[in-house]
Amino acid sequence: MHRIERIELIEIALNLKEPFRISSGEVQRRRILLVRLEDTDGVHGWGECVAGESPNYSPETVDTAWLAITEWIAPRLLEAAFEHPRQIAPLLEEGIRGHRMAKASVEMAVWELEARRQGISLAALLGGEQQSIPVGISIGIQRSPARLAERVGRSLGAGYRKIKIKIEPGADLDYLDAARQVAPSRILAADANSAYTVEETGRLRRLDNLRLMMIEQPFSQRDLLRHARLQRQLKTPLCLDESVDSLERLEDMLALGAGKILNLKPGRVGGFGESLAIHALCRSRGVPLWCGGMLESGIGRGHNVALASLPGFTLPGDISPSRRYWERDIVEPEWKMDTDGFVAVPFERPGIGVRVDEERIAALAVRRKVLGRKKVRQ
Ligand code: OSB
Ligand code: MG
Repeated sequence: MHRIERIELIEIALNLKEPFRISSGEVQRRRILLVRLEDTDGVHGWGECVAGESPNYSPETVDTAWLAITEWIAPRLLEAAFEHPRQIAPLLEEGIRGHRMAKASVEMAVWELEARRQGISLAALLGGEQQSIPVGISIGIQRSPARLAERVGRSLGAGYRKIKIKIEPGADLDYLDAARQVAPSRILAADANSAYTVEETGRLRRLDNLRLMMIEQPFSQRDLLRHARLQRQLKTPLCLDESVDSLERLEDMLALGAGKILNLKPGRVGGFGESLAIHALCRSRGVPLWCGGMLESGIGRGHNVALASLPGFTLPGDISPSRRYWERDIVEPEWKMDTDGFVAVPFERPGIGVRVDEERIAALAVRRKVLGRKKVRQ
């Protein structure tokens, strides 16, 4: 039986090289909540919460996650004894509704700790097989179609295997048309982050002629039925992101025909336990799957790389190299992509497979909190 002795929360701030704009908001200074666990044998594990500063992607934020972890999640984990990290997600479900990103950051840190305890890679612990992963880039909304075309051209030259363009009504058709002039449409995708309403179905139908690889999450998180109606009118596959926060929502998506492709972000669905169940269902049903990103630091990126090495991840993931986001990452070596657009999975190294730069994290910290186990009475 294992026990967690100590949970440390560290909030850092890292500046993105350039602002990242999606339909619902923009970020430049990324507030990142890191989790460091230590078990009773002194083995440690790292997690990263993918919530942002404001609730524009989902209801969770850095501050709600901080509250949820300190008040409910950490106390629950600290009193638990467990044999395997897959027991953590169910434990965190009992009487604690929602807060999936907060739960995931802790649950995934337990998996990372277990990999280090066994002296194996997180990828191997999760059942990964792919030695390298094809990479996609996600390009924020640009000032003009010409500016976007220039960014797309550069991304193509860098080797990216998928180029995803953020869209919103008014920054869609002209922009994607400009992108199509410089890159083959089969590697282009669009992500609306819920910016459209059913009244704008006509606009979305016009995008259908572009022959994109996929259109991601046009409607609201709760609009599964409307996504299904839209999918019936389109040749282009819809990919869901925000709408699928659990295995059950994936079942709904498939039963309704609300999408044909899934973007899986382990942070969005509560961690690796749920991600493995989602992966298994996608695989058994032949649903194309890829690993999404949330502008993670090198720690969260390591979790994503490990997960994306599983055999059911059949499309390029939003797992760009560290350089695409940061002047300097908080891990060593930084995550790199080769000129063919692949990131290598570090199977031969324990845990996420990169060294976490704790000194730099300490220097970047804006707040920290240590939570420990109450002394057991003798
Ligand atoms: O919808 O995939 C998204 C970033 C923040 C919030 C939502 C999304 C994204 C991205 C970034 O697309 C992908 C990446 O990390 O490179
Ligand atoms: Mg998305």
